[in-house]
Amino acid sequence: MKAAETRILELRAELDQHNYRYHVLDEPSIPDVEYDRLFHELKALEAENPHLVTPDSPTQRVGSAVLTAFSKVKHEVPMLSLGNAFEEAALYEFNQRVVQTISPLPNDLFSGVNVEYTCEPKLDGLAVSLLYVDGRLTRGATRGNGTVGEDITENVRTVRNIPLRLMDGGWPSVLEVRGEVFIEKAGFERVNAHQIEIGEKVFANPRNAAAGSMRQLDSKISGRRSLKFCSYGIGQVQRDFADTYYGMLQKLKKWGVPISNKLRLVSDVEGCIAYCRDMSEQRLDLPYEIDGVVFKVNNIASQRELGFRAREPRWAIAYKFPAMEELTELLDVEFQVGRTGAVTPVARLKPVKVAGVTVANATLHNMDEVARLGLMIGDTVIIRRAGDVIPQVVQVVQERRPTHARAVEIPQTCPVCGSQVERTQLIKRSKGKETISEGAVYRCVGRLACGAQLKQAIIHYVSRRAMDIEGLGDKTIEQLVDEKLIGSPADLYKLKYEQIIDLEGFAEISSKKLLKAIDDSKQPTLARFIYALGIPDVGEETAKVLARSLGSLDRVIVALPEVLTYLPDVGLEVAHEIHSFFEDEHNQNVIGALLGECQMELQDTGDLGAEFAASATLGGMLDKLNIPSVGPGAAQKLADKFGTLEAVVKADWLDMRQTLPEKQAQAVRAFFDVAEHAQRALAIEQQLKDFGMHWQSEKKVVEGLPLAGQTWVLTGSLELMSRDVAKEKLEGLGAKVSGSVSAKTHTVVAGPGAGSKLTKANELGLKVLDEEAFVGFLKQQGVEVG
Ligand code: 5U1
Repeated sequence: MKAAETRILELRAELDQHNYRYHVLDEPSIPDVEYDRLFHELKALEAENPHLVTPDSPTQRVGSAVLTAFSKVKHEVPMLSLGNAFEEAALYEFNQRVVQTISPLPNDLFSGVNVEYTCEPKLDGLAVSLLYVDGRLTRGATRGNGTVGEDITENVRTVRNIPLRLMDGGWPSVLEVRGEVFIEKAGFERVNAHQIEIGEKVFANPRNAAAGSMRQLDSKISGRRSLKFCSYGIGQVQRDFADTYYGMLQKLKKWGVPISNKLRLVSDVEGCIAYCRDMSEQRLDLPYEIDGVVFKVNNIASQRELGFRAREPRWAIAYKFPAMEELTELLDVEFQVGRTGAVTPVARLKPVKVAGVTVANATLHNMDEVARLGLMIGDTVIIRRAGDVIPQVVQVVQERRPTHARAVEIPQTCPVCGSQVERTQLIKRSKGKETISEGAVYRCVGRLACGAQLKQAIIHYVSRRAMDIEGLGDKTIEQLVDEKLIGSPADLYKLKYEQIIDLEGFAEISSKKLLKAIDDSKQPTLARFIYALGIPDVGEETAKVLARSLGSLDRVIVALPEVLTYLPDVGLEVAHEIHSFFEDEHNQNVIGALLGECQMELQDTGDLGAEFAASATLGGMLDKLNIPSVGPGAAQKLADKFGTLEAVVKADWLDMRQTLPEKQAQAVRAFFDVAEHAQRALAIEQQLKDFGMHWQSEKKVVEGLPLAGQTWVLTGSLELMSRDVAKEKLEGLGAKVSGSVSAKTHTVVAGPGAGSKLTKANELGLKVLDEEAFVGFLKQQGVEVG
């Protein structure tokens, strides 16, 4: 075998192994960048040797052809559905029927017979069948009517955790795996955000998003939707390979097929009941939606004995949780004003119980959403609760529209302060072009003169993750604003004891405490301060990145949008938000007052982050200019040939033609012929020099944080500091703080009450510190505690 072929096979085996560890075992052993490196090495080798490309290569998930229709697939073994139970009594009845069939004893002896059951979540997605022939994925199909489905092979191949070939050997030569393709809650939010961005209809729920994605004729679209698969059964097989359902799933897992990590084996129906209760408590916290739990008789011989009724097996049952969707009437639409002045519609509903909670209000996001839904006041609507988030209106029942239904209209003036409401067309910036997107936001122009915006801004400013000023609840802030005692965050620092003690709920001690808490907040970290300012689109993470990378508020304030895009995860749109926030005169005055009269002292490093400082190159900068038809490759060629920006700006297109095709060379010349473009490019370069991150600058950077590259987990309760503070201290030392324990975790800090995370850490032999040892460690690192 030639070297390239050997390496290709090696890379495929290695990537398959990493995919398995990541998707099936949930224990990745290499960082994502290393995975990407291996993947790109394989891609490059396959591009050089196209004859060596095989359909089961990890590079071949997304096909290039767009189908015109799906062909039909006949299921050799019908795909069944499940009988439902809605209350615990129905589970006892189910168990009794099972017991009676598999142990036909006299009635009074039934109670002593225990049947082993498996328990799994019932995922809310799309049932699919995956056919493996000789270990290779050869066909994917929908359930359809249970007998005939549709061929969605191209789409299932894009689902990252579906193995294209089975691992480990020992599988039957024909093996049909069945299960659910679903989308996690976070993925669902992302898909809908994208749908809104491109002006497409949003999906009403994760099930529709998963089903809609699997029924895409263009597999590139399915491939973008972060779908997952979870197996719960088999169809046709060339030979049996397990005596129990649990054992069968373990075999599938060993062969690389993902199964639920919530799968449990219980010894009797009481175990099923306990599982129901446990999962119903966990339901809202799970990363994916479930509509119930499924119980199956574990012993496969018993399953055969029990058989089927119509299309439902007698050996399995789904216990359905209360629906998260309900019908109700839209009584009115009112408008709220948010922190950034956005005027957003809120649905006032005829109160209705949804999964045990009475719902009377639902979010409508914005006027585009109202238009997309085609919503009118008086309509009957479907509302939906998902997790802890505010209920949403997902659909209008058109047939039930009353004759008196009326349109939803945005007010001309702010319902809170009476200022003008302005319509701003959303602008999308990409590749040098600014395109007007379909979306629009309505904003109250009153800003901090608008009571609603001021209240929200102060609530955010004092919040725990921002300036963490304890003792200033929402009600007190409302009172302070309503009584005109504060008009900006800076005014908090001017409050007097006499003013506070007069507020509702305050006495001597609490007033003094509040004054102290305000005073104590005067030395925040730069990251907290940036977050507290409430810049649109800048959450805690972005604030941390800004602080870590730029090192000082002065740099953050002047940073040009293009320079901000060197920050990880900051795109041009967010960069423009940040830039225009600091350009705003009013914001400048508030920041000036905070740092001036209020004597705030920010804790910063003063130096650039090492990664950020190293990120600027001439080629990269030319690429950031978004010169039409010039991509990163051409930009790099220009950089290599001319060496300096000035030389590129001045170059004749005929000179450029020595490295670039004529059309591109002309495009570059035409771009720089526009004086504004050349000036902008030089201004960006100048800023890179001013910051000390220019490719020729000598760099002064913060490097080598002691915990860089380490992942820590905090579990149990901490008594000497809050979890947030502990997290902040660890992040300050360069560690990543994660919520789950895996083989990649470096250290677990376990306080009293630590449960499963501590158990797992001990099982994995990880380093575990109690709080005392943790504080000792922090002190060793020179970190102040308490
Ligand atoms: N977890 C799980 N979901 N689910 C759905 N198991 C399961 N089993 C099913 C279905 C339709 O059918 C069995 C009869 C294989």
